[in-house]
Amino acid sequence: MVDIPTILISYVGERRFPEVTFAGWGNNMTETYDASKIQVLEGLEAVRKRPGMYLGDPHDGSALHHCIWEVVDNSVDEHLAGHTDIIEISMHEDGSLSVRDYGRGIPVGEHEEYGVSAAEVIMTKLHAGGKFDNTSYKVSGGLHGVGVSAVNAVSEWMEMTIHRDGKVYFQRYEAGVPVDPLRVIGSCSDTGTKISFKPDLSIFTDVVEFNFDEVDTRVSETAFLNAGLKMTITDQRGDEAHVSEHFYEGGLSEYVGKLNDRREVLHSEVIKIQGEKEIEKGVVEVELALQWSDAFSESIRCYTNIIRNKDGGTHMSGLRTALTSSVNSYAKKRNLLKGDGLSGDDVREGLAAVVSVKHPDPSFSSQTKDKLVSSEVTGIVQTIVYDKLGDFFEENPSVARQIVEKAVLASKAREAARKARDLTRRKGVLEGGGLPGKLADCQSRDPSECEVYLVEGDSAGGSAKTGRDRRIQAILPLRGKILNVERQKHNAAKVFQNQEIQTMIRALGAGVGNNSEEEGSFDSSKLRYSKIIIMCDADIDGAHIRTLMLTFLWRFMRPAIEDGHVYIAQPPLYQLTKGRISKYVFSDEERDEVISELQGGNQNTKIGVQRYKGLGEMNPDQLWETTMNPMTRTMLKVTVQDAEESDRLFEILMGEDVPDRRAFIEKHAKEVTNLDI
Ligand code: 0RA
Repeated sequence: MVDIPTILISYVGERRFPEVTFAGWGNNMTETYDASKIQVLEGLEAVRKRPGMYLGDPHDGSALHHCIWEVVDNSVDEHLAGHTDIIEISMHEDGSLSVRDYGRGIPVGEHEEYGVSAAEVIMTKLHAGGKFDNTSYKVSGGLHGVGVSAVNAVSEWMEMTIHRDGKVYFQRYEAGVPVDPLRVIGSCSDTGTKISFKPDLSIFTDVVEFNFDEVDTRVSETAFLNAGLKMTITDQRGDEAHVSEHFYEGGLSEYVGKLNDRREVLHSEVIKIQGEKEIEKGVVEVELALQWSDAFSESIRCYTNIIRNKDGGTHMSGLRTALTSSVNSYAKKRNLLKGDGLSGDDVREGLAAVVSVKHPDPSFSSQTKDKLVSSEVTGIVQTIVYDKLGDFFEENPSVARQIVEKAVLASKAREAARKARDLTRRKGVLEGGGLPGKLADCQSRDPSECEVYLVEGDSAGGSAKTGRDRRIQAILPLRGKILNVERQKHNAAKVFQNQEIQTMIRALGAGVGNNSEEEGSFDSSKLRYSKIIIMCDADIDGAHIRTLMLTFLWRFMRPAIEDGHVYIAQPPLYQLTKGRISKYVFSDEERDEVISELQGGNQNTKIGVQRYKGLGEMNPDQLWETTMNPMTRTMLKVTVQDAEESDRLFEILMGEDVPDRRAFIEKHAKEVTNLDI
C-alpha cells in the first residue's frame, strides 16, 4: 500500500542550513577588473550569499528547478519572437543540464558600456536577461526577474555555446566568473544557443538532483501554451536514456482535454475563446479553453506571458464573474431556473479551464508572479468571456442546457450539505458546550499553546491520555476507520451524519466546509488548538487511517492544512537495548546505525531489538517520552505545494475509480516509503 501523503503532501521536517562556501570564487581572475566588472561580480556574489532571495529555497528543490526555468524561458522567448520551433533539454550523468534552441543565437558583439561581448553581459550582469535589447526582442515568457546570470552565479560551472554568423562561439564560467573571454571554436551552418550548467552543491543541499517528473510536467505546460513548439527532455542519467517529447498543435484545447483526461465530459468539444483589447502600452491578448466534466472540483489554470500564476489574479476574477453571469442569464432566459440564481461555486463545479493572457507590461503581487494584479485585465477578460460564451450558448443549446443542469444539481447538493452541517452544529450546542464526551480536553484555554492528538483507536487513546501533559495536550481517540469522504462527493449530508466526523468537528470548534463565504465554514482563527496532530500506528492500517483523516481535513477543513496547523506524530519503529541502555529509533537506517554504535565494533554483542507495530504496545511513559513530549519529539508538518494537484490525487487515490488508482500506484511504486513487512 502506498502511503499517500508522502507523495501528495510534502512534509517539512527539520532542515539544515549549511554555510555557504565560495568554492571557485575568484580563482580564475587574471586581469584587473574595472569598476563596472566589480559591480557585476558584487551582484553575483549577492546571489550566492542569498540564493533564496533570487531563486527560492536552495534546500527543498525549488531554487534548483527554478534555475532550469530561468534558462528555458529565454529559449521560449526566442520562440515567441518567431525564431525557433524546437527546444531540447538534456539532463546529464554528472548532474548538469543543458538547453539548446535554434534561434538567432545570443548576440556576440562588444557591449559598449562593459567592453566585453553582449553575451557575457547577459550571463554575468544581474537582470540583464533578455530584456537587454528591447527593440529586437519581444519581452515575454521568461524573466522571472532574475535572469540567467543568477543561475550562472549558483553554478559550479556554466558553458555557453552560440551558433551565429557561421561561427561557433564558446565561453565557460565557474561560479559565475568567466574563465576566458568569449571565443570562436569552430564553424557551423545553423544558428542557436546552448546553455549548460551544473548547480553548485555548496549552495544547493538536500534536494540536489533534477526531478524528471517535475521538469516534464512544467515543460508539457509550456508546450501546451505554445502550440507548435516542440520541446524534448532527454534524461541521460540512468542506464538507458529516457526521452519525453511535447508537441501540441491544439494548444490550450489540448491542454484542457488533458486536464479532463479520464473524466466523463459533459460536451466533447472544448470551448475556445479568443479576443484582444488595446491599452495604453500595447495590446492585451486573451485566450481561453473551457470544458465541463462530472468532476467535483474545478481546475482553472492561469497564465500571464506563459508564466503560471498559481494564485490566479485579475484574469481569474474576470473569468469567474463572466461565467457566473453568462450561465445565470442563459438559464433565466430559457426558464431553466427555479428560485435563486446559481452561485459561482455551482457554475464552476467540474470545470477545467486554462486562461492565457499576454500583456505588454503586467504587474504581479510578488517576485514569484503567483498572482496577476493588473486591474484592467479583470474587465477585459470579463467582457470577452461574457460575449463569446453567450454566443457559444446560443449556438449550442444542448451543451448549454447540460451545463446549467449540472450547476443546478451542484446547487441542490450544496444546500443539502449546508442543512446537514447546521444540524450538526445545533446538536453540538444542545449537548452542552458542544464538546464531545470522548475528548479528553486540556486545561489551558489559550489555543496558541494547545494541541489536540487525533489518535487511532481507544487503547492508544488511553495511553495517550495517561501519558500527556494535560495542561496543553488534548486527546481525541477515534475508533476504527473514519469515513472515506472522497466517496461521498455528492452526498455530503452523509459525511455530517458520521459519528467520528461530528466528534472531530465539535472538538476543533472552528466550523466545517471550505467555502469561506458560507456561514459556519471552517475558520482557522477559531481553532481551539493551534496544532492538530494525527497519531496513528506505524503499520499499513495506520497509514490508511492517516490518509482518511487527511482526506477529510483537505475536503472539509482545508485552511487547517494551508495555514500550517496539521502535523503527523512520529512514533518510533524500534526500541534497541543493551544492558541498561535503551534507545528509540525512527527508521531502519537509524536502527542499523545505532546497533553498530552500541556494538562498538564487536559484532557479537547481540543487541535487543523490539519492533513497535502499534502505539498500544507502548506504555504511557514510553509514548510520552518518544512521541508526545514537545521538547524531544519529532513531528512532520503537513504542507501543500500544489492545491490543484492535491485535489486530483485525492480524486485518484481515494475516489471510486479502481483502474486509475492501480495505474497511479504502479507508476509510483518506487516511491513507496511505508511498506509493511
Ligand atoms: C538578446 C537579443 C537577441 C537574442 C537573444 C538575446 C537570445 C537570448 C537567448 C537565450 C537563449 N537563447 C537565446 N536566443 C536569443 C536578438 C539578437 C539579434 O537581434 O540577432
